[in-house]
Amino acid sequence: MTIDGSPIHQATRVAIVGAGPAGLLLGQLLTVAGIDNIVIEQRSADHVLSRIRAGILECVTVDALRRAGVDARLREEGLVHHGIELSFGGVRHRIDFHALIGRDVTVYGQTEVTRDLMHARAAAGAQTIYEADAVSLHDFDGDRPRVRYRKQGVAHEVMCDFIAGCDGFHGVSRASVPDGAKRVFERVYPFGWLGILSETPPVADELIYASHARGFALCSMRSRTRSRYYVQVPSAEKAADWSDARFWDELRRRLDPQAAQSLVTGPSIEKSIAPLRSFVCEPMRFGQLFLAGDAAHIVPPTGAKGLNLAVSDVLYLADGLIAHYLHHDAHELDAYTQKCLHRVWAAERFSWWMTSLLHRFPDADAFAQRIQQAELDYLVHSHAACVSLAENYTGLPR
Ligand code: RFL
Ligand code: PHB
Repeated sequence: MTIDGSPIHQATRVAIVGAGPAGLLLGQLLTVAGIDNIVIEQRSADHVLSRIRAGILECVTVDALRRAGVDARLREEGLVHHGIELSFGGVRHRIDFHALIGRDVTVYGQTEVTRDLMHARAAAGAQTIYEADAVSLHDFDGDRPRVRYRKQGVAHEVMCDFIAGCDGFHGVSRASVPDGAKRVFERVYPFGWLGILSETPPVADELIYASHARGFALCSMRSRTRSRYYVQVPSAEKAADWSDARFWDELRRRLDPQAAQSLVTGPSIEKSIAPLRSFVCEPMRFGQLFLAGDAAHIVPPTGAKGLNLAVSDVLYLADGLIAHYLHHDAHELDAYTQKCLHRVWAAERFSWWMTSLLHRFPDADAFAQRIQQAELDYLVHSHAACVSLAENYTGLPR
């Protein structure tokens, strides 16, 4: 605070709220294009890196990271997967994306994407304010938007041309928009995913998505020595009630006999429960405020789409801002909502479908269960259905 009590002022072109993958990638793309930006994050960098989240990157995401100049480690350490396995009735069925449509996905953790972006931002000398308290957005319906925050008790104000709301589902950006100006679409599922990370070799070379009478399970990985596993649990469940032994036992019961036998267990490094939700906010632009990533939409993790959607929003936004500043062309920014939502709803549909296909719903009657089995059976035996899964999972083109 200055002596007269007014906030310390700073100016930039684009104020980015949130230093998750969306905010950091946008910052990097703008910095590379020579557009000044400041990232304002409420937590510490270590806290941001401690959140274990996504693991699967579509080609569009890998290309975006290359464009941002942050793909060196990803190229070295990312695991290219040509397909996934679906497990039900005690049998595994491989869906070979590469053979079906010539496309792949890359296994590389969101934590590592974020770490690479943080390093690149620091190397470029771009400003990030961590541990910013009481972040608030002002006047984004006019042409002089501002973001205010407090840092160590001192008030700050950032004047800017645009605000990018990249502050996730619980952030302040979407909440700053009056209810009458936005419409939300939402579905909350009656279960969550209990996930653990362990320093153990993955049970299989590719991901296994398992549908079982006891509930869904997913075998994923971060590297050849680090595994990520999930089991579906009721919404009210608490991670603290799950010892490692209980988790491994439950996971093993949901896998096919061969996977159950070869599963290598060990102490968990992280254990947490994520609720499952589908959510879309329309539009995604409010005057000079643009929402991107989880701030605008949530998908259940079953389709591995959340991070990838955040990246595709950011690509549209970065292109729009670059067209605005470098070519004085507003068309891209004007088309932002429409372009994003087209892709968002495609991913919402796929994520909802994958979730419905593979999970146990508490209210599902015997008929619903038979239909689910029939759909799984159709899926693995129909070339057309496999192509559809492959297209959606590896990412619809932008
Ligand atoms: P993030 O990552 O939530 O980052 C938002 C940042 O904003 C900060 N923030 C604020 N900053 C300033 N002021 C405020 N008032 C603020 N409020 C919040 C937060 O501290 C945070 O640092 O959103 P972003 O950048 O949009 O990224 C989205 C992704 O994180 C998310 O979609 C994915 O993790 C979803 N997801 C997956 N996506 C995939 O594409 N592939 C996957 O395999 C995949 N697996 C997953 C997932 C998400 C999961 N969970 C835990 C929800 C698996 C799980 C279990
Ligand atoms: C993960 O590795 O965390 C992961 C992989 C695939 C999903 C969801 C999460 O569908």
